[in-house]
Amino acid sequence: MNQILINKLEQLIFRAKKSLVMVHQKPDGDALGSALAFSEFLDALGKPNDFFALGPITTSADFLPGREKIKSDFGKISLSDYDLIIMLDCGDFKQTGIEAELRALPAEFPIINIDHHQTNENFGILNIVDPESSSTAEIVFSLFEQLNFPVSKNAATALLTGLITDTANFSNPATTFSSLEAAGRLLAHGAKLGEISSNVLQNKSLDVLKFWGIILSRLTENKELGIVTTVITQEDLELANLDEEALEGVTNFLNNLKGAKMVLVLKALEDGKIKGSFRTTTPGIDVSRLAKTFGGGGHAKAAGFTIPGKLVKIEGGWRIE
Ligand SMILES: [Mn+2]
Repeated sequence: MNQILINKLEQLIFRAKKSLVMVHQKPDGDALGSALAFSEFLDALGKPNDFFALGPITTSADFLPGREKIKSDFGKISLSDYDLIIMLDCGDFKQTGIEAELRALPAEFPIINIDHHQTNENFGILNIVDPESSSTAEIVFSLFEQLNFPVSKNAATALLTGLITDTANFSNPATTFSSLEAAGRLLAHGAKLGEISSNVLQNKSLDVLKFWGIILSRLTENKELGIVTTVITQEDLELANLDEEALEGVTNFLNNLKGAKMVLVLKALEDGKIKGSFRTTTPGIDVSRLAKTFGGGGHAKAAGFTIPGKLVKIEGGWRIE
């Protein structure tokens, strides 16, 4: 990484009296892992900091060392208490869930933006954005290495959780030589792989898998476009009495599908909106560009968007109205 960026990062951190480490709303393993490691880094430097992520926070993160640090209720923090924001794994302000509050900050308010989303808007005073990186955790780890920061067992576990989450356990196209190499070095730092696997990967209950069955049974193929689609309605969630967390992973699981160019999962949200999630493993297809045409964003191989509308069952499929 560019030494000028590293110097600027150090300067901003040392100048700050109290920092807020932040990630996107409903944080995944990469957001939580990279931010917990970063918060530990600030602690080690003796720099006061808080960690905020608008909830809900997945229970599969309960095992992460430092989990108790995470503040997920915006009512309980005040942005005016901080003089630096370090935003991790977040492509734009909208994804934080507190866009208006961030926009209301004074123009000169320093934000450090560390991320790997291709659609990142470079909103920081310092932008360390690398779409080639498997995960934000991988970027944070390489920062630590360049700063000669001694990575603890806990930080290594948090960072490896990020790598495993965003590479779908080293199976999706984000998996690269450098991500595997970083994972190896994190193991050398004492990352607890067994604990990560059992909490992040082997954590589905019988009810959840039965529910996945319903969603999978609805898969429909549009042969012309090469898109396979499924839907998740609000009634599904109510009937199964499962929370959204239960759905986590079903979209990524569809990457196992052979023969389709891409997969689209449409999920009805409570407030009359629909969330679409694209996945693809097809070389040359960039679903973040597709998602962007619907006002969303993400990565080349995994991207999403939210649009107003509701899902209506019609003969032979579903329609958005
Ligand atoms: Mn990520």
